Amino acid sequence: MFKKILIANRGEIALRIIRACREMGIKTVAVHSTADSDAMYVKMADESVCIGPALSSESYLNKSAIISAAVVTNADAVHPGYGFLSENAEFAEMLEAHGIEFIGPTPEHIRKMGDKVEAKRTAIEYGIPVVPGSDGALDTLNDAIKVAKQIEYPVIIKAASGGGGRGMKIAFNEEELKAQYPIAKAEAKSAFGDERVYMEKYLVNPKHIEIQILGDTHGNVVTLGERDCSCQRKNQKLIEEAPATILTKKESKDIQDIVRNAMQKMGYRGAGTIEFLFENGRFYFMEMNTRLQVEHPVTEQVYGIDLVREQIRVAQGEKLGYTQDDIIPNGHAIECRINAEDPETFIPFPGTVKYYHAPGGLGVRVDSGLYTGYKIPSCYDSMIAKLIVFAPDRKQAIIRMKNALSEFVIDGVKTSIPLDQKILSQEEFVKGTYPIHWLEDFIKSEKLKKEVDEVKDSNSKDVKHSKK
Ligand code: MV4
Repeated sequence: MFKKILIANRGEIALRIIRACREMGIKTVAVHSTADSDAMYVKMADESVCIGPALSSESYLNKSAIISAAVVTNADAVHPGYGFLSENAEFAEMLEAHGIEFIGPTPEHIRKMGDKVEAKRTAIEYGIPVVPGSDGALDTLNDAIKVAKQIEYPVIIKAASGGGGRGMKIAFNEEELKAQYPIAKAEAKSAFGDERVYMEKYLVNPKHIEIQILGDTHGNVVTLGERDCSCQRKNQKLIEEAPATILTKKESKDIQDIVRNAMQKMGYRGAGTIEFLFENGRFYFMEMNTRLQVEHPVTEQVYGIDLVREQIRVAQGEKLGYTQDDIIPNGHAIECRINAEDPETFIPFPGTVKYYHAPGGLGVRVDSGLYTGYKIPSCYDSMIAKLIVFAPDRKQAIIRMKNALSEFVIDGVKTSIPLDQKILSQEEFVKGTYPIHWLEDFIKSEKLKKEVDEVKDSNSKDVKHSKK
């Protein structure tokens, strides 16, 4: 059993992991950069080690500094959180070599899923439905043209080492493909040092639905339903919910059965998420994330299961605390990500929090390291809080979220709260059928409206002036 866990992360997720450890009677070590000395998670941990300067590459991505910190503090295990080193197979191997447990899947599984061509091949091998496309990487432009003719336009070219939406090119006809193919390859090479690209049929108007899984080292795998993460902008999710109300009970059960079988055959250990595009009643595998995700709380609320606790349990060789029959969804949960950024331009807005007041009440959860006087550093992700609400149904969850957002006070910096509030009042959002491009379209239409209003405004002023 672990006595002490080092958390190789920062911010709200470090705090989240510390809270789970405390409940389990496990001591915690926080690591931090010089920019995070005053962070809440550093104060909350039992011990802390400064691992380097503000720049992530020299601190939170510095494998040897983190492993040294684990060795000197005598930690049994490292929890990587999300981002940073959470999907770094080499880091997991280095820890293993030092006799320190990595709280996550095996390095082999991380590597397999990190290569998107290999991940797709694995999905096919284990019976997970995929988007029609090239058989592995494309060899030449002619190869690309041939595949596109087969699967029909529009097509999308993706980088084998990409993921999360980076390095994708869309072509609606052969002419566009001829232009995009070399660009896609060049960009893949410069961004990832790997020029391999593959092709899929481009789905024009899908939803993003993902399945949460948990596996242990005894061959047990459970699925914890799905999340709808279609409310996103530039591949940054903004609002996530569980369950996905557009799915029928059967659609939800069938895809979970497929995923559970696949992961069982694979012998997957730890928490993982299989991302799908969902269009016209069909699921298409996109990629697998071999880590805990930002939006994991909505699943926790609906299933009443602590995912971090389960991650820790399976990492220390215990059996999952639940069988599939114990995993019963209840009600509806919504998460709003709150970023320190201008809600209209999306430009990051770091600064000092002059006054902080978090919402509360029945079914309200705030995962955040903010406090009055805290100085938000400019060198990291702009997400500063996650507001999660839980209610008996989606309609009540939306009301609860609106109330909670209006109670939330974060003075001194601009935040995405006003945008979150606007979204929750949109008919499209309330219906729940919004596809992945909806938010971007909505933001564009709001901008247009604003411009029109400004023109009207200046016109009416002109009228007043002319009267004088
Ligand atoms: C696609 C797609 C349409 N068709 N693949 C973006 C993130 C990366 N994981 C894969 N992505 C997409 N793959 C096919 N065949 C559209 C996207 C996509 C997207 C997917 C989910 C959430 C937001 C998105 C935003 C833009 C594009």
